Amino acid sequence: MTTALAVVVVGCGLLASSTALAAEKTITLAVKNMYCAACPHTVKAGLEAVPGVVKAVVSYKDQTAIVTYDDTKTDAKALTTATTNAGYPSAPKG
Ligand SMILES: [Cu+2]
Repeated sequence: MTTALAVVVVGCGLLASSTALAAEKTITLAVKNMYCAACPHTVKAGLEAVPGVVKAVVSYKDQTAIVTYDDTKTDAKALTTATTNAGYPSAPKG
């Protein structure tokens, strides 16, 4: 019962994300340990593997990751954990 309900809710969320953008948030993370132009790809892949992440734009020049995510599915903590697990500790910027 509970499981079936959860599936319905997730289904609605997926549908909504392609049309309405109500629950989307954008956060800028300051990312450490990016020492070459290939590093941002690793950070980006790590972030985009987090359920709820819509888009991740990682800048080697700025040492940042700008992440668009669904705040009903993930949060800043999960995002910084994901980059840290990929070898690039990060923290919300600003
Ligand atoms: Cu590198």
